[in-house]
Amino acid sequence: MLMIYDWYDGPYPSRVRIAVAELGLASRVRFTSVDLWKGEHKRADFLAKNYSGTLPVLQIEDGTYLAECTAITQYLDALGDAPRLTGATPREQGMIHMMNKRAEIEFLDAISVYFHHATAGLGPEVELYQNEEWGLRMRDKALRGARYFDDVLKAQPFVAGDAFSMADITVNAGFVFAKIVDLEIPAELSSLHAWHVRMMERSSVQLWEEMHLTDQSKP
Ligand code: GTS
Repeated sequence: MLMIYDWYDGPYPSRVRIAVAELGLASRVRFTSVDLWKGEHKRADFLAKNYSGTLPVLQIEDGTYLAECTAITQYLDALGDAPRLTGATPREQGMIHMMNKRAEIEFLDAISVYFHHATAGLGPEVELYQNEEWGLRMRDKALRGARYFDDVLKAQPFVAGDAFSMADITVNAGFVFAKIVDLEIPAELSSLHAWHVRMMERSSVQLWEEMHLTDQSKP
């Protein structure tokens, strides 16, 4: 059995939950809730699992803890007969890695910095240092990133090319975070929005929606 430490409606946790659903691994996974709003991810027992103090973390069968959504997704993708999220050929792997990283740097991580620095974030107990100006700059960066992905999706159906991949899941997590922080993705970015509608129709994303709406740890 695999154990995932996460928080039910977190944008980064959505990346691993959607990957689990895409790969049909739900029956092999259990979840342990770590309450971000109470700062449980910054306590010593959790930091022993993940030095960075972030969610999600995957504990594999031999007890090893894997953090970082990309690393976790790669591990899960390698459990099947053939990779479905991280690419099969060197070209696919390189392209997916690049676009996934770009989705983090230019969109998802930027929204996360906006949340932690320019809004109340997780509250005064958890947000020990805030820099509003930096947060607002990152909000603008995320909006520029959204424009970039709109251009990308004008030319191809998925973020890293012709096939669905981990990079799509990462851009989708940006939408999850944007909703939480009330950051409007401009309607004129029609290719990006059309792609997002297609994402929401995927069974893995619908399963994630159901899971997080019914999660027992929901306060
Ligand atoms: N690079 C990490 C990854 O890809 O796993 C980032 C993980 C991350 O930032 N996770 C968020 C977190 O732990 C979880 S959530 O906000 O999406 O729910 N944030 C808490 C914090 O204090 O940074």
